[in-house]
Amino acid sequence: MGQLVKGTWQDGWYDTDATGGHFVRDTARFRNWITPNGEPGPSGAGGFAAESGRYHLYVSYACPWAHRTLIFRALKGLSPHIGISVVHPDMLSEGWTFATGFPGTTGDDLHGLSFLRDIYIRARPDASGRVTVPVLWDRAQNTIASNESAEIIRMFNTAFDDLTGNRDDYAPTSLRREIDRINARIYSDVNNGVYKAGFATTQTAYDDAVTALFETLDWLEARLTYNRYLLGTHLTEADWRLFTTLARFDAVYHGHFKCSRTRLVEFPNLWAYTRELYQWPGVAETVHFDHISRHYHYSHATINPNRIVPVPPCTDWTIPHARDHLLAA
Ligand SMILES: N[C@@H](CCC(=O)N[C@@H](CS)C(=O)NCC(=O)O)C(=O)O
Repeated sequence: MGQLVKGTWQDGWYDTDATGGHFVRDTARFRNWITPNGEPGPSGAGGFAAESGRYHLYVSYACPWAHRTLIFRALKGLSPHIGISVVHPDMLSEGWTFATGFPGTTGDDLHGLSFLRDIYIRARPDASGRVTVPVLWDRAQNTIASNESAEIIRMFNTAFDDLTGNRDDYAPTSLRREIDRINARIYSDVNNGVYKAGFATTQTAYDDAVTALFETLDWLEARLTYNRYLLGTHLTEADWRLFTTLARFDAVYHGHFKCSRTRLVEFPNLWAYTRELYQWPGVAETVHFDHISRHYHYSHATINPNRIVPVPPCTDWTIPHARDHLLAA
């Protein structure tokens, strides 16, 4: 675990001293948008046109943010057009590495580099900041197009539609405001909320995070009683963003991050809803519980100093979701 400072690697854990024990996530630094014809998007530079075989995704199967991008790649039929490389689940003093030897890891089949930080340095020799997955690499310009998952899934949602013919829209304009609103709460209290609880270094910081987390999960549980999906009858991006956290909840966040009040399987609606999303065509193949459990338990020595990886909970993800009585568009 560490970060780049002007192109040089510095080892070190998150510094929570300056923030009263609160974990504060760094903002992503590569923010270009792929568009159908290369016009600039909402941020960054232009020149990133949607072309088959041009872009490559670096992911960890453990990471919930990278997982979003894998789901959108599957849902939108992008697998033949965008390759992937999978890092090793252990993120230790060198950060993410391209070590192989764990099932599903690929190494860096594009550049043959050893560490994910080398990809950042190749894009920007004086790069500073955290070296995170996912990374969307542009083979044409030899740079990182984006390392912000929220934006990568928005691009994947429409930018390649002419190429794939897949016009499924998970962020339709008519629902965009509501999607953004619910995403904001779920990001703060749930997606990032579990990290705030797990990485807190004071009781108050932990209490704040875990209280907000379960308030929001209770609110979602109630909302999903009569709504098939978060926005009603339409399955949207907001559901997929919530899914990657819920999928990890009982295996990792409940114990390792001390999100211990209630397990996912004890929320009847949330649990059935998560199973429906898991059983969605193409999605189960993106979920790798071996990488998930190994990464968190083995990498975070400050919270699990003996690096013991616990036995997984016996969860049956194939139980029918039985939510067909709720309307879907
Ligand atoms: N804003 C980024 C956050 C990605 C992120 O924090 N990824 C984690 C893995 S779950 C990571 O690579 N962390 C390495 C680090 O913080 O040094 C996104 O959503 O794409």
